[in-house]
Amino acid sequence: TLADGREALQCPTLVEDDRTGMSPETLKRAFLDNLFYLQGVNRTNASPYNYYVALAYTVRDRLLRRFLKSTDTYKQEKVKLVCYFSAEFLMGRYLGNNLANLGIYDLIKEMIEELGLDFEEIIEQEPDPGLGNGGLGRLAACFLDSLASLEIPAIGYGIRYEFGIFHQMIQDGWQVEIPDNWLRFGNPWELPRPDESVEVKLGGRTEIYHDDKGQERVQWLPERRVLAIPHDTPVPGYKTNTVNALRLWKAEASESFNFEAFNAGLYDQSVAEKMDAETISKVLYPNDNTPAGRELRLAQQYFFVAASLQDLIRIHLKSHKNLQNFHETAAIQLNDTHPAIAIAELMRLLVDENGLEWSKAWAITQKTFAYTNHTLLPEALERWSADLLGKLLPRHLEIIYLINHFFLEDVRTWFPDNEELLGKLSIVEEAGWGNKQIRMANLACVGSHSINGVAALHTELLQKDTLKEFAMLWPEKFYNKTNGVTPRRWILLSNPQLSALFTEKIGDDWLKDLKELRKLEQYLDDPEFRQRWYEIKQANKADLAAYMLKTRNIEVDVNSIFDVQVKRIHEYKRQHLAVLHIIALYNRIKQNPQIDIVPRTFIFGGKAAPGYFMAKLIIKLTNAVAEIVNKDPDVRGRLKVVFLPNFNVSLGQRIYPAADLSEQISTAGKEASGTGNMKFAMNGSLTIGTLDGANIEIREEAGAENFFLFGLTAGEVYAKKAHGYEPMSYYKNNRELKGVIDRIKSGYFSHGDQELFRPIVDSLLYDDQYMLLADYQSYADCQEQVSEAYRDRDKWTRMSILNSVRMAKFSSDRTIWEYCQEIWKVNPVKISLED
Ligand code: 4GP
Repeated sequence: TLADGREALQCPTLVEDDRTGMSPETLKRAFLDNLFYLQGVNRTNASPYNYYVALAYTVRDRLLRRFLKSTDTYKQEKVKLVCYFSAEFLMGRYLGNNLANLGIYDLIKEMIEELGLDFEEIIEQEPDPGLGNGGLGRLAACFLDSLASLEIPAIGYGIRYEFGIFHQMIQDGWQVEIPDNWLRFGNPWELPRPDESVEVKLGGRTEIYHDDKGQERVQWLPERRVLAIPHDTPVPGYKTNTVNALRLWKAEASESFNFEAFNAGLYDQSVAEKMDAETISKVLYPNDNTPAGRELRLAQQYFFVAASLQDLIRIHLKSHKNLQNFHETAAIQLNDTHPAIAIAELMRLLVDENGLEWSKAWAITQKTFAYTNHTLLPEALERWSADLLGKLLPRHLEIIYLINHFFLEDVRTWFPDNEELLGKLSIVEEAGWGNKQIRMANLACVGSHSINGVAALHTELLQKDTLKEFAMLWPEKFYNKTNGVTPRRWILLSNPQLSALFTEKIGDDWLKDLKELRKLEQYLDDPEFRQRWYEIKQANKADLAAYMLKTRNIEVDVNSIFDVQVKRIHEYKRQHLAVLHIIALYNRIKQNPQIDIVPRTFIFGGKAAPGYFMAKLIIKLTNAVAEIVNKDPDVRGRLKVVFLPNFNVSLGQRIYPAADLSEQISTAGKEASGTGNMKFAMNGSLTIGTLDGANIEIREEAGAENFFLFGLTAGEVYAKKAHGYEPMSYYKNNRELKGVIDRIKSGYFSHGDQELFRPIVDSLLYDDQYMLLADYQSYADCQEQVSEAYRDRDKWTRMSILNSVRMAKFSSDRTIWEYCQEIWKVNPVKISLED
């Protein structure tokens, strides 16, 4: 008798069926097989994790045929592949998503429950693969989902970090970082492909030589080589046969250890090279919009693009004689400048290794690459010192100088005698003392045929400001591609009750075409529909409340406004503006404990870059305020502040559906787009926000009357700075604001310590780069409108419905379709499962 009690011989079905069959019986058998034969456990001793692994393999088996069929079709039909080059992919857990996209979520859930197991608990076993920091990494993941769902041949290329973004704990109110060892127990989703490994060279020097025809050429004599081993994760589209690959590279030493050194008894030395090589894919840099100029980071960037380009060239040469039309095989999208060194690498491959003429190679390169910018913050624009780049990539530095030389020569013919313009456009920045810096954004602009921003305002500001010289030179290269998010993960998976309501009323086409949701506007005046809408929100709030009680031991009122800000912690995002408002409400209560205020639960989540002192202090301040406010008897539970540790994709899935109010309060002109704002609105939250990033477009779609707008515009921010902004005058002239800041200053939230939060207070009073004080009153007034609106449940529910059903524009399917048509010039390819 086998583990599940069945007789081995009474199981006549084919293996094939066990691996692919979708009947409840087959699925159950496959699941139990994967428990027993893959893991050597049975029903009596299996852990929830064992069940997760068994289920993951059961699901993966059901993806493989589609996966291989997709790859084969792309090869046979010589399609153009969309190649998304990204140092980050924040994919979120795979199991639930893959079940949903295969259309077997309910079926499997039932099967698991029939076995007497807890489906939720099994889903929760999967580590959330945190191979990214924030928006840019999550965008890449939404894009992969949309590409596969739209049946576009595509591949995501990145790094298989052994340690992803740190796990955040909160101790004594402070952020503490714990390494994220997500691969400790293996990873059932990935398929290592060691046979497709490639070598990546590093360091050394270059040399001139003469080829057979006597032509002078350059070759790179590297100092060391590391192996790049691809690990493929299947990425299924929603109810299509398309399954694309996410191909992540792991670094290993060419030889596992130095046998000579080992024999000589030099044990450390014998493995040193291995350790060195493996360091490259060891850990994700935990920076988001903050500079990280480390040599290892450059090595990581080069490592994955060099491996990916070799891979693409191999694919291309299978069906083409040479590389003359490489751009017809690959449309490479550079997700910010992290992969921009690919431009120099492709030139090197074409010119040095394949003998193409420079100008021919350059034309191919420009036709291949397109660049997306994700930030306007000047401090986040990547630059590498020429010394460092030359040490690690000597040939690439020469190539960059050459690219720059030819580029500036062209510019000079169009704009003679304009040295200032030349200085701005140059890829190489003369930083004084002979110290040169390589500007990666300039390299990306010069080497690409398309440059895009991620929301209308962002693209406009790129053209007017950050990249204005390039916009003047090549206006036709600029595009706007407003971001989007996948409704599969962010509605279907995150909010099953709301999804069920949608499908009950209008069928399930909305999952493929979010415009369908507009049909729900006809129910706006239907009290029963509104009641159900309200109940679903309350149920989601109750779930989150239970989670907060369990994890933070804080009890909250589900009838209070769930007022939420979750995103990376950064001064420009202004979490501390929300904290100032909380303190203002608290002060009002202290002055008049009988005051009639609408109860609120303020929920925060997000990680601070470990080296970003102010961001970490903002976390501490938030928790310090929580500690006082939550237990002050005068407050009587009307205000609660909760900082939820370790915000990640999975926690996001819990939080967005439970929010009433979405805080999108960045200083206008600073948030490139934002994508959390879209997830909140789709799930029926109302937004309080500035005219920044995609907020502007969200407001246009939802209707201005369904959006809480406050604050300076980007133009006003700019003008105010230009005229000499004095935050102190706001402090002096606004009694409530002064009371708030004085409360912090006095040490009230820091056990009398007046030094702890001084850096925040001083930065607000004497500098206030992000203009919190200028926007404070407008924000506080707007929050009053929010409270008033919430008192009228019917009105609020109507606004909530309208926000949700009018978000079609922010489906990443729309975004991806635009990239396909305008930038990549690719079309869907149907995958047939017939042999
Ligand atoms: C982020 C931007 O800050 C955010 O506004 C945008 O929505 C997102 O990219 C996707 O485009 N930037 C980053 C980063 O994550 O690391 O620069």
